Amino acid sequence: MQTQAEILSQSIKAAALQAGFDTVGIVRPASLEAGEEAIAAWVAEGRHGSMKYLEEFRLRRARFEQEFGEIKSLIVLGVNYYSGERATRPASRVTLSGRIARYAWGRDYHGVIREKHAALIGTIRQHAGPDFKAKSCVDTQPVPERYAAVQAGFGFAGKHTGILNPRFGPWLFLSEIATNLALTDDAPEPGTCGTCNHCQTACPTGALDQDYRMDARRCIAYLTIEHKGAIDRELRPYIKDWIFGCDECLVVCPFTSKSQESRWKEFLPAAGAGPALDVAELFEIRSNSEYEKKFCGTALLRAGRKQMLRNACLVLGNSGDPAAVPYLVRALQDPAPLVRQHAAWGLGQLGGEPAFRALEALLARETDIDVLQEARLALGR
Ligand code: B12
Ligand code: SF4
Ligand code: SF4
Repeated sequence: MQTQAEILSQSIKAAALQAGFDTVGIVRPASLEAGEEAIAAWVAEGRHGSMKYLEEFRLRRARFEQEFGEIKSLIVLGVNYYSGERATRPASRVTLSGRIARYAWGRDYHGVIREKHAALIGTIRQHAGPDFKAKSCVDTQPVPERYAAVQAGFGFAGKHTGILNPRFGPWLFLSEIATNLALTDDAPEPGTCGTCNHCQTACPTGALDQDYRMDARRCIAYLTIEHKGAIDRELRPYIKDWIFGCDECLVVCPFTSKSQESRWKEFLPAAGAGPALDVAELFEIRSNSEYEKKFCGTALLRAGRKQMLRNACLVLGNSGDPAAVPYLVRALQDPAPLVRQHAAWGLGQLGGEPAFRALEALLARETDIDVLQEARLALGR
């Protein structure tokens, strides 16, 4: 005989799949303690770089519970965002474009998933009675989402740290609905990478320096999206043509062969910026408000204009293409010193008479110390 909690849990799971979620499971908050500890240990080693919000994880969770009341269960949801098509660059400008990580090809998943949560919460309310409370959590709330996904039976965390699901491989967005309902929790599914280490050898920057752990300070996704300042000179060449995020470790993972095309139109390239950005077009964007207008509704807003142009300068500098020089010369006039600094580096990488002339002219007028330093280094001084 099924308990009331089991019946309710089953109907919630059925409703989640009906709403379009690809995986669903249930966990108790207490089962996430080891995940929180793993984050605290990782932060204590400084591996989070400048992502301050991870330092305050426990405090933020306590505040969250204070506001919400007792969370009895988390409904963990997965969305397959694999959009089928391989990352390609516009054929006409092979080197003057930057690659975008697949998670950001379509619409920003935060908004899309929150909308779906709202509809699902409405459906659950019909089954759950008047005292039902729920809160949508997508990425930014203090939930250790990968740990929650493991506990919910979605798969195991691979050496690249991503969750590997037997049906969808590494391409699942994770989210949760926190609730005051006491539901029946699921059990983790065992799994392991075995002797495989493809992701570790494929990582261009050596960010996957320990099994199942990364050093975010070296990760291209961190450097191009989360990190706001200058990018370490040593790491710049390894970024190659990644302008926003990186998928190298996910693409080489044997679990990727299990990927199925997403049913969510919102995440297909046609719904957003797609797999590549035309760098020349980027340099036409003159203000933050123009940038926000152009990329409205996409995850590209996470990096501001100056960070995206900083990334573009690196992509051009790494391109080895003399056609990139005029764009970098123009970027030396950018109002943001961060952009001028990375443009100077790019010109130093490409070299040639026009690049050096532009750098000399910059030395004569520049006042920012970091830009001056970069220009001198680019000129080999
Ligand atoms: C900070 C962050 C980043 C950072 C750091 C990534 C990292 N590996 O820590 C940066 C900016 C580099 C990043 C990059 C990316 N991210 Co991110 N990121 C996050 C965020 C906000 C927090 C992650 C975190 O706490 N990291 C700290 C480390 C210690 O935790 P962790 O890697 O999550 O590892 C946990 C598990 O391994 C778990 N665990 C599992 N089993 C076991 C067993 C035991 C015994 C123990 C102790 C622990 C354990 O413990 C850890 C702590 O909970 C989450 C959202 C969230 N709220 O969780 C998204 C999230 C992890 N990111 C996501 C994505 C999609 C990406 C990118 C693919 C985007 C891209 N292509 O550019 C890359 C992937 C790079 C990679 N190889 O991880 C997804 C991952 C989905 C999935 N299927 O795994 C998440 C869950 C966002 C979401 N809502 O979907 N990200
Ligand atoms: S996302 Fe790229 S840089 Fe980051 S760990 Fe994976 S392969 Fe390395
Ligand atoms: S590439 Fe290999 S080692 Fe890395 S996560 Fe996938 S299965 Fe594990």
